[in-house]
Amino acid sequence: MFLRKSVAQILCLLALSSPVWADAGHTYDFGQPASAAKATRSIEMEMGDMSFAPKSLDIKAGETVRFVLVNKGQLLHEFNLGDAALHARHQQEMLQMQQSGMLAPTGMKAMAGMDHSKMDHGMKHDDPNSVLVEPGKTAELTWTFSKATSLEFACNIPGHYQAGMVGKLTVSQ
Ligand SMILES: [Cu+2]
Repeated sequence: MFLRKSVAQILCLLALSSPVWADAGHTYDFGQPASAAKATRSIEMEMGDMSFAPKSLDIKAGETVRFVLVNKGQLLHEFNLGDAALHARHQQEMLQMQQSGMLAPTGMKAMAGMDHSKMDHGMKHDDPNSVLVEPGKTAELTWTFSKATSLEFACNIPGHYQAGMVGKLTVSQ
Protein backbone atom coordinates (compact mmCIF):
# COMPACT_ATOMS: atom_id res chain seq x y z
CA MET A 1 0.00 0.00 0.00
CA PHE A 2 2.74 2.40 1.01
CA LEU A 3 4.79 1.41 -2.02
CA ARG A 4 1.88 1.87 -4.39
CA LYS A 5 1.26 5.32 -3.03
CA SER A 6 4.92 6.28 -3.38
CA VAL A 7 4.97 5.18 -7.00
CA ALA A 8 1.82 7.15 -7.66
CA GLN A 9 3.39 10.22 -6.08
CA ILE A 10 6.53 9.86 -8.17
CA LEU A 11 4.48 9.48 -11.34
CA CYS A 12 2.51 12.53 -10.33
CA LEU A 13 5.70 14.55 -9.85
CA LEU A 14 7.00 13.40 -13.23
CA ALA A 15 3.74 14.42 -14.84
CA LEU A 16 3.91 17.84 -13.24
CA SER A 17 7.42 18.42 -14.57
CA SER A 18 6.13 17.61 -18.05
CA PRO A 19 3.03 19.67 -18.86
CA VAL A 20 2.29 17.55 -21.93
CA TRP A 21 1.73 14.50 -19.74
CA ALA A 22 -0.13 16.56 -17.19
CA ASP A 23 -2.62 17.55 -19.87
CA ALA A 24 -3.04 13.92 -20.84
CA GLY A 25 -4.94 12.84 -17.78
CA HIS A 26 -3.40 14.17 -14.61
CA THR A 27 -5.75 13.52 -11.71
CA TYR A 28 -6.44 15.74 -8.72
CA ASP A 29 -6.66 14.37 -5.18
CA PHE A 30 -9.37 16.87 -4.21
CA GLY A 31 -11.92 15.93 -6.86
CA GLN A 32 -12.65 16.02 -10.55
CA PRO A 33 -14.41 18.07 -13.22
CA ALA A 34 -18.10 17.40 -13.79
CA SER A 35 -20.77 18.47 -16.25
CA ALA A 36 -22.91 21.47 -15.27
CA ALA A 37 -25.99 19.20 -15.35
CA LYS A 38 -24.57 17.25 -12.39
CA ALA A 39 -24.20 20.34 -10.19
CA THR A 40 -25.89 20.29 -6.78
CA ARG A 41 -25.05 23.93 -6.10
CA SER A 42 -24.24 27.06 -8.07
CA ILE A 43 -21.93 29.84 -6.90
CA GLU A 44 -21.49 33.17 -8.67
CA MET A 45 -17.99 34.60 -8.37
CA GLU A 46 -17.27 38.17 -9.40
CA MET A 47 -13.77 38.85 -10.67
CA GLY A 48 -12.40 42.39 -10.59
CA ASP A 49 -8.95 43.67 -11.37
CA MET A 50 -7.09 41.87 -8.59
CA SER A 51 -10.08 40.78 -6.53
CA PHE A 52 -12.57 37.98 -6.08
CA ALA A 53 -16.00 38.38 -4.47
CA PRO A 54 -16.84 36.48 -2.35
CA LYS A 55 -13.37 36.29 -0.82
CA SER A 56 -13.78 32.79 0.62
CA LEU A 57 -15.96 29.72 0.08
CA ASP A 58 -17.20 26.88 2.26
CA ILE A 59 -18.15 23.67 0.52
CA LYS A 60 -19.17 20.23 1.75
CA ALA A 61 -17.33 17.11 0.62
CA GLY A 62 -19.36 15.38 -2.08
CA GLU A 63 -20.88 18.58 -3.45
CA THR A 64 -20.70 19.25 -7.19
CA VAL A 65 -20.43 22.99 -7.57
CA ARG A 66 -21.09 24.99 -10.72
CA PHE A 67 -18.99 28.15 -10.54
CA VAL A 68 -20.30 31.03 -12.64
CA LEU A 69 -17.36 33.40 -13.14
CA VAL A 70 -18.15 36.97 -14.09
CA ASN A 71 -15.18 39.11 -15.06
CA LYS A 72 -16.09 42.74 -14.36
CA GLY A 73 -12.50 43.95 -14.70
CA GLN A 74 -10.48 45.30 -17.61
CA LEU A 75 -7.99 42.41 -17.65
CA LEU A 76 -7.92 38.69 -18.38
CA HIS A 77 -8.34 36.63 -15.20
CA GLU A 78 -8.22 33.01 -14.22
CA PHE A 79 -10.26 30.91 -11.81
CA ASN A 80 -8.16 27.96 -10.70
CA LEU A 81 -8.86 25.37 -7.99
CA GLY A 82 -6.00 23.81 -6.08
CA ASP A 83 -3.72 24.00 -3.08
CA ALA A 84 -1.01 26.64 -2.67
CA ALA A 85 1.66 24.36 -4.20
CA LEU A 86 -0.44 23.74 -7.30
CA HIS A 87 -0.97 27.46 -7.76
CA ALA A 88 2.77 28.15 -7.36
CA ARG A 89 3.54 25.64 -10.14
CA HIS A 90 0.81 27.00 -12.38
CA GLN A 91 2.16 30.54 -11.91
CA GLN A 92 5.46 29.36 -13.42
CA GLU A 93 3.61 27.94 -16.45
CA MET A 94 1.65 31.14 -16.91
CA LEU A 95 4.87 33.16 -16.70
CA GLN A 96 6.34 31.04 -19.51
CA MET A 97 3.21 31.62 -21.58
CA GLN A 98 3.49 35.37 -20.97
CA GLN A 99 7.19 35.39 -21.88
CA SER A 100 6.48 33.46 -25.08
CA GLY A 101 3.97 36.13 -26.11
CA MET A 102 1.04 33.74 -25.86
CA LEU A 103 -0.55 35.42 -22.87
CA ALA A 104 -1.58 39.04 -23.40
CA PRO A 105 -3.17 41.34 -20.76
CA THR A 106 -6.70 40.88 -22.10
CA GLY A 107 -6.61 37.39 -23.61
CA MET A 108 -4.68 34.49 -25.08
CA LYS A 109 -3.05 35.11 -28.45
CA ALA A 110 -3.78 32.89 -31.43
CA MET A 111 -1.09 30.27 -31.86
CA ALA A 112 -0.86 30.48 -35.67
CA GLY A 113 2.77 31.52 -35.84
CA MET A 114 3.94 29.28 -33.04
CA ASP A 115 6.40 26.54 -33.93
CA HIS A 116 5.63 23.00 -32.90
CA SER A 117 8.68 22.52 -30.74
CA LYS A 118 7.21 25.01 -28.30
CA MET A 119 3.72 23.56 -28.45
CA ASP A 120 5.12 20.10 -27.73
CA HIS A 121 6.38 21.47 -24.46
CA GLY A 122 2.84 21.94 -23.32
CA MET A 123 2.37 25.63 -24.02
CA LYS A 124 -1.36 25.59 -23.79
CA HIS A 125 -3.91 26.40 -21.14
CA ASP A 126 -6.42 23.60 -20.78
CA ASP A 127 -6.19 22.25 -17.23
CA PRO A 128 -9.62 20.93 -16.15
CA ASN A 129 -9.40 22.71 -12.76
CA SER A 130 -8.94 26.11 -14.38
CA VAL A 131 -10.72 28.53 -16.68
CA LEU A 132 -9.65 31.85 -18.18
CA VAL A 133 -12.24 34.64 -18.36
CA GLU A 134 -11.78 37.59 -20.70
CA PRO A 135 -12.79 41.08 -19.51
CA GLY A 136 -16.55 41.58 -19.64
CA LYS A 137 -17.16 37.86 -20.18
CA THR A 138 -18.67 35.07 -18.10
CA ALA A 139 -17.35 31.51 -17.97
CA GLU A 140 -18.22 28.41 -15.99
CA LEU A 141 -16.42 25.58 -14.29
CA THR A 142 -18.12 22.64 -12.55
CA TRP A 143 -16.20 20.55 -10.05
CA THR A 144 -16.99 17.66 -7.69
CA PHE A 145 -15.15 18.05 -4.37
CA SER A 146 -14.37 14.54 -3.17
CA LYS A 147 -13.02 15.04 0.33
CA ALA A 148 -12.50 17.46 3.20
CA THR A 149 -9.47 19.62 2.52
CA SER A 150 -8.18 23.19 2.47
CA LEU A 151 -7.82 24.66 -0.99
CA GLU A 152 -7.52 28.05 -2.64
CA PHE A 153 -9.26 29.53 -5.65
CA ALA A 154 -6.79 31.75 -7.44
CA CYS A 155 -5.83 33.68 -10.53
CA ASN A 156 -2.32 32.66 -11.60
CA ILE A 157 -1.77 35.25 -14.30
CA PRO A 158 1.66 36.70 -13.44
CA GLY A 159 1.38 39.14 -10.53
CA HIS A 160 -2.34 38.67 -9.87
CA TYR A 161 -2.11 36.10 -7.05
CA GLN A 162 0.43 38.31 -5.28
CA ALA A 163 -1.85 41.33 -5.78
CA GLY A 164 -4.69 39.60 -3.94
CA MET A 165 -6.47 37.36 -6.45
CA VAL A 166 -6.69 34.39 -4.12
CA GLY A 167 -9.28 33.16 -1.64
CA LYS A 168 -9.72 30.27 0.78
CA LEU A 169 -11.90 27.37 -0.25
CA THR A 170 -12.63 25.07 2.67
CA VAL A 171 -14.13 21.66 1.95
CA SER A 172 -15.59 20.20 5.14
CA GLN A 173 -16.93 16.73 5.90
CU1 LIG B 1 -6.24 37.86 -12.47
